[in-house]
Amino acid sequence: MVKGALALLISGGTENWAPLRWRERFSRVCPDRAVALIPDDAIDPALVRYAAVWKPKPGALSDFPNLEVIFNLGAGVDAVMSDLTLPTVPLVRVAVDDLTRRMTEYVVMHVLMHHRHQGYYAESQRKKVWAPKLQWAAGDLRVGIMGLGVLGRDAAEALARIGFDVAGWSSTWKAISGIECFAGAAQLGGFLARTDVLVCLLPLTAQTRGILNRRTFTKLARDGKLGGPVVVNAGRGGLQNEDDLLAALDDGTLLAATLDVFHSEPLPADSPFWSHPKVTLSPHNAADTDPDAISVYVAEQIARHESGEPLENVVDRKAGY
Ligand code: NDP
Ligand code: OXD
Repeated sequence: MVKGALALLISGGTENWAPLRWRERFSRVCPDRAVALIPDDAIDPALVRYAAVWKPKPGALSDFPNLEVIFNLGAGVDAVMSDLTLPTVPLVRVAVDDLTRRMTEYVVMHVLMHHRHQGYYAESQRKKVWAPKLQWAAGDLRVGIMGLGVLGRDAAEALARIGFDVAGWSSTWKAISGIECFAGAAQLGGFLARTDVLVCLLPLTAQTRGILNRRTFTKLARDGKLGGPVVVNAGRGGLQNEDDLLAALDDGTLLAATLDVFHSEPLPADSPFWSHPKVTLSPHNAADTDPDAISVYVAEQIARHESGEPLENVVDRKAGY
């Protein structure tokens, strides 16, 4: 029997999203089915049952009349969901250990950088200054994770293992050993009030857009060891109000920010974030999507689907994540 074809619709522009890399990996893990890179490879659209996508052109998925599943090649589905013509077949997102571990590395690294005064020591080394600062224990720093999903939960647990005082906030309440859990709009204030370092790992939806704004920043704890609150955003740029963020850094409402994501990516050369003394930034690579790990994951999901098992990590279209 001829197996349903897999169409790859990939754009993004970075090395990690080079379409040929993905075609090579998918052809290797799906040797018994046609894998077509769109628009380079010719394929009869009627043969396509599966599409693996990253930022496909709006409307492009409507070309396949027999599509059964769309696989978003990242964890966040905001880009694909913004296509109002997206076929109503199941949309599966990425949730794999490889990606989760990469994000946890990023979050732990940046929380530790603030906790252990790494900016100050790098500067001291440049100036040849030997002047150790008082170092408090990890348990004296209150970290708050917005989003206790696949990524937020793992980062929270890793930080708690190191000894940080960790809380998390999500839509529905969770019970996670060692983590103080808050949920919903009603508990956001309490969560922020006990937080020195706010880590955002929320999806970008109509409800979360712009949630990192002045109102949120002013509710963060101001009596913590760092001398002011710090924000780490590795979710999506649309979660942050960038004017509020810059103003809060400038007037001292925030001590510092670590940003992996921005409204406009690549970050324009004239963005004030590049040279802001209180900003540490990275080019949206907190957790790279690895073609080896993700192609295997998609092939496993296709195998589940074809053997009648339920797909995993299907996006709730109404919730938007
Ligand atoms: P999940 O869907 O597993 O988790 C999302 C979490 O956010 C859940 O805990 C959910 O609550 C919570 N949430 C959603 N909406 C709200 C709301 N309105 N109020 C409170 N909590 C809310 O996602 P992942 O953990 O896998 O990924 C999170 C995001 O990280 C992705 O959407 C993507 O944007 C970003 N990302 C960034 C990367 C990077 O390199 N910078 C790489 C990968 C992902 P509940 O559990 O109750 O539903
Ligand atoms: C993702 C990302 O959502 O890489 O996976 O941003």
